[in-house]
Amino acid sequence: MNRLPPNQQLAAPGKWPVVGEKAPHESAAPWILRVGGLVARGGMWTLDELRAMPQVEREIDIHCVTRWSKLGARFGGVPLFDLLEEASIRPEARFLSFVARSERNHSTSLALDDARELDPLVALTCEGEPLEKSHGGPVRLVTPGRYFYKSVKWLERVEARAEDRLGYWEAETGYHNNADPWREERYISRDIEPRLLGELLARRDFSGRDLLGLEAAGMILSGLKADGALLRNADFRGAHLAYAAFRGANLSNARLQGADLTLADFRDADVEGADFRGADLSGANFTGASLFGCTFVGETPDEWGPAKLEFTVIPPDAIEALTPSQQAFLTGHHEGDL
Ligand SMILES: Nc1nc2c(c(=O)[nH]1)N[C@H]1C(S)=C(S)[C@@H](COP(=O)(O)O)O[C@H]1N2
Ligand SMILES: [Mo]
Repeated sequence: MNRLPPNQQLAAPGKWPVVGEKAPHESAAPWILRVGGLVARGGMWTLDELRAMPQVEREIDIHCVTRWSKLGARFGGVPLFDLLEEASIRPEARFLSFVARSERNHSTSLALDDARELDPLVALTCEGEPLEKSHGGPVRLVTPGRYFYKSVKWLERVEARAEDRLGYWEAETGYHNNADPWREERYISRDIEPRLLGELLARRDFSGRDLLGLEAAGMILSGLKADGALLRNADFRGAHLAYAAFRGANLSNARLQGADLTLADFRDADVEGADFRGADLSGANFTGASLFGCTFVGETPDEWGPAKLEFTVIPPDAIEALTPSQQAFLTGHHEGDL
């Protein structure tokens, strides 16, 4: 079986590059791993307590997003879910956030269902030796089947959450939040250098940029400047885009389900085929926009529900481009506001 995902290369034998932020300062404070958030009991473990728990050893393939792989590293420690079971995660929890002891408050996250499937390890050893500090010792998360940025070094806290909290690389540098190396989920846009994308995200300014297929689901981008941006097929599901400026932008086939688009400016934008189910479009302005094939409400009841349209500006000629059921929804339910 081929164990090398697409466009990865093996690191030289015996080589294991050190990647990412520098190790935290030495501290007299004992290492304590805590599990909190949406938990019935919660939990905290000292290093000795972790070492006293039943240990497992696993061979795990490392795939760094920067294209090197190291196959069959032998990690030892405690399965994450042994700890989560003791902490008793509440049923509302959907995501796990893994926080490092780190000057920049480094973290990453996993959907709880994915984590269950991937079965990450809270690693204390590698090749039978205590994990080196540069590689995340004394305690690191090791998540098999994901790029290595989903394996947080210097793990101190696991938080069970109802909503995702994007990790450091995912939020700052445009690394893909799912990170499956077999699907090459490296960066949220394939067409732009991750460093540049990181800058654009930090400044919330996509004006005039070509970001075809951008994957920005759940991102906090309120006040985004994206006039004239090319955002065809972009994924903005559940994103926070209040006051976003999309004037003259191309958002055809964009997925905007459940997004907060309060007061967003879509004047003269191309939103053909865009999906706005469940989005909050209160006060948004579609004057001059091209709405052919847009969806504001599902044909049958669905998980997203209808878009919220209070004081949304959609001129009659724009409405004419919609299917009869969409037209009925817009004119029927929101007469006066449109
Ligand atoms: N705390 C912390 N964990 C982190 C990072 C980081 O910057 N800080 N970088 C990630 C990235 S991008 C990679 S590729 C791996 C690198 O792990 P290594 O240095 O042991 O090879 O750690 C991941 N975990
Ligand atoms: Mo990485």
